[in-house]
Amino acid sequence: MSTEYQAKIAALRQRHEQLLRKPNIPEEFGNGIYTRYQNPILTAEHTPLEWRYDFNEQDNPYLMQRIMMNATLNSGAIKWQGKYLLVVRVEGADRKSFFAVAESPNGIDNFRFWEEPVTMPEDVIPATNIYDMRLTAHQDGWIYGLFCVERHDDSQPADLSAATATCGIARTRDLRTWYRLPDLKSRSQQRNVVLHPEFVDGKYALYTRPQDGFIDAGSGGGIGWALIDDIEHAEIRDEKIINARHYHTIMEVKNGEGPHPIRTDRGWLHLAHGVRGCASGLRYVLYMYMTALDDPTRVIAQPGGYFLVPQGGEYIGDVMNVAFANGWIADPDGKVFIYYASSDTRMHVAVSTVDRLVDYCMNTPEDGFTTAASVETIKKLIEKNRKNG
Ligand code: BGC
Ligand code: BMA
Repeated sequence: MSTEYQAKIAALRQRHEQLLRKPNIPEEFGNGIYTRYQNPILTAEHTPLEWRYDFNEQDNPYLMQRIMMNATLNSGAIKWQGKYLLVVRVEGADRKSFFAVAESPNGIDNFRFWEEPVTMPEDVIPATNIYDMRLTAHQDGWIYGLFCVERHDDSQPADLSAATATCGIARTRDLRTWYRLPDLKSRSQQRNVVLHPEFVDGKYALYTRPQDGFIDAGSGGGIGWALIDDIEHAEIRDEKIINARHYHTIMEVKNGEGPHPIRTDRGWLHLAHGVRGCASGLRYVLYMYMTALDDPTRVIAQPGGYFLVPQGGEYIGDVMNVAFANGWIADPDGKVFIYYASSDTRMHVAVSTVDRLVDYCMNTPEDGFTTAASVETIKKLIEKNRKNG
């Protein structure tokens, strides 16, 4: 190898290493609910150089990227052997997304991808694309990954954009070797399906999101719930909507469960996304709600409006105006790391605590669904502050 080529590689590696080691800095002024961090935690540039470059001078004299990476987004999350692990949706320049594990010692920076992307077995009906994994360390001892499986809708051969969304299911003991189970059987298409971490009435429980078509949630109604007899042949028989959509809210068009809920003394803490339409397309934001410990389908708190939206540069990306989360980690000390993607392009972290999130859910006014109700809610707060002097 020529010394010039060697020097080019060394410079490339040094710059990459600098990016990977860059310390993340909390933002000074937040909303009291969570603290955002200044830098994205993962971008396409964080992917290993070996995935992108051929380092053989004869074969790649210009030191070109042979395979380009486009984005790192919608990541599942889990604390594993003391490390903060993300199962990242990495998307290549070819629009195919795949899963890859990245780990960090502290949850806020120094995320590093494992050597190779996940090889997801395709021994079921092969998919065209897979994405948005929700990780659940289930009571049964397995770690499950539920994700969206996209295939062309062959019933519409003339339409190259016609697709179907199905829930794929895989499980692992070490996040390296994955065993694929049959896809979830459901009458409708499904995206954003999440496995509840505990058995309920002795059964596996799923958060679902029935939808009329590939994009359209339509009559689907909202986030659903279904009990499953056999996870190795999962089938939705009965499904009920537990978190419904409403006219003129942040979730008018669609909503979907984020990661699986966190158990707290006061109930299950849920993170979800809501979607509304506007002139520039769909706006994806995050919201929260809580359900009862003795009945995870009974909503006990529903703060009005959104919890987190894109901010500043987060608005810009492949799919503008999108905040999406399918991973969070609750530490034993109560700290909560919320992993969200902005505009289908990069990953970020926001940090909060279980206490703060419960306070947020319990004490944020509910949506009154009209302007008049919102004004009354604001006036009540003003009045309270007057009394406080
Ligand atoms: C994209 C997803 C998106 C879905 C619905 C898929 O082709 O990969 O990111 O959520 O379409 O718009
Ligand atoms: C969806 C999601 C995400 C994505 C979002 C915006 O339907 O499932 O994959 O972040 O669209 O493109």
